[in-house]
Amino acid sequence: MSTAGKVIKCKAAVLWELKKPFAIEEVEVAPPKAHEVRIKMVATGICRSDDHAIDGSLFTPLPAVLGHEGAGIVESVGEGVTSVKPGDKVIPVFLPQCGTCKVCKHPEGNFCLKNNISKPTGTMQDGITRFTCRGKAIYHFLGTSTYSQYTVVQECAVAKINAASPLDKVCPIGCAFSTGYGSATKVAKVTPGSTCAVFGLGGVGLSVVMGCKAAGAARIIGIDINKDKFAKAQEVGATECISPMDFQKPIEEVLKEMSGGGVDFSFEVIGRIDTMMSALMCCQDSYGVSVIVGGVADSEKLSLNPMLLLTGRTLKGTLFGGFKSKDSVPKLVEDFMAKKFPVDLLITHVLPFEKINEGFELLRSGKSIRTVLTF
Ligand code: CND
Ligand code: ZN
Ligand code: ZN
Repeated sequence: MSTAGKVIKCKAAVLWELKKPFAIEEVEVAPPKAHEVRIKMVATGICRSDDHAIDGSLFTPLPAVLGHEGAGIVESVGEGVTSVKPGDKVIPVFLPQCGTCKVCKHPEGNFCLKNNISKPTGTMQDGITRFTCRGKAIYHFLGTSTYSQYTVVQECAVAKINAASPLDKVCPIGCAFSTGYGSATKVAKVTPGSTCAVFGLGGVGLSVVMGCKAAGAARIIGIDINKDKFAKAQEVGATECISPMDFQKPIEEVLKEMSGGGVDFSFEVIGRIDTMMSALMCCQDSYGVSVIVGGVADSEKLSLNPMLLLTGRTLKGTLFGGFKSKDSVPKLVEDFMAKKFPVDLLITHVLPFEKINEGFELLRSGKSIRTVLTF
């Protein structure tokens, strides 16, 4: 029997309060309104940004259904939806691409004005949520809310992907992979033969490494305080890995020495002010490019001596690797299927959705790269 047009009762992981575990609840998911899509989730990754929402460093209204790295199948569509239909395999994207706003029209812009990041309302465009639980409205997160058996997203925040794609393997393209890979290839524009330094070897950092490798970097130096991350980093392309704990001097000095004065490209993929400074300082004056990928709390500020930039370094930042989401995600899935890069190597653990709290413990303890939850 078709569920289109009806409220669906299903399970979702609800975060009721900051710093608390998720509760698996029965929620009601309203049908999609005009220009919206309801998706049956098949798999979703756990990203550090979800954990930032739990600890409060990434503000989002609560109670909420978190999750922004999922893949699923369209269950039904609202009026006026033309780009997807029921049965299509899709990846919901936390940066929409409406195609008509000023940013979407700019060839380089990807922070579409229909995003729910600048002012996180936790609602759909009409100011209302599509989730309720025990009579209470439950907020959306980043416009995706993938920690639910069903979710509703804007049509401009859903990318249709190859019908043959394995959803449990491609879900990191919804965040970690695209964010990291694009940071290297599209934002930094890593050049062949260059030297790169990647601070943080989690799911996003390893994807930066893959991007540096694809761009032809000669040296890719991975930096992490957890040496357990080194083997996988080397597997995906890091040529050397170092831990700041092994040195007396600041890590930027170590990197400058290793690279004969400074690296060509550096990436901060942790989410800390001190490592953002180290990443900037370790890059070569005159032409080094440093890209901030990690997120910090709103209250934290970067304070720097302008001489670092006056002497010719470039400091950039990016969401979703600078990719225009709806256009790029289907292509990245095709490239994965053509074995151009090993997205699946990011996945170290697979758990049933109900074990979501265990998945977050694996992330916090440093034991996992990506845990994928399956529905
Ligand atoms: P994850 O926690 O898996 O990786 C971070 C890595 O950094 C871990 O391997 C840590 O051991 C390592 N680390 C922690 N502290 C230090 C330190 N002081 N020095 C060196 N290494 C350290 O996180 P992730 O890969 O899922 O995400 C990384 C960051 O990227 C995080 O801040 C997340 O919020 C952010 C992000 C950004 C975007 C975007 O669009 N810009 C999208 N998703 C996530
Ligand atoms: Zn737009
Ligand atoms: Zn993410």
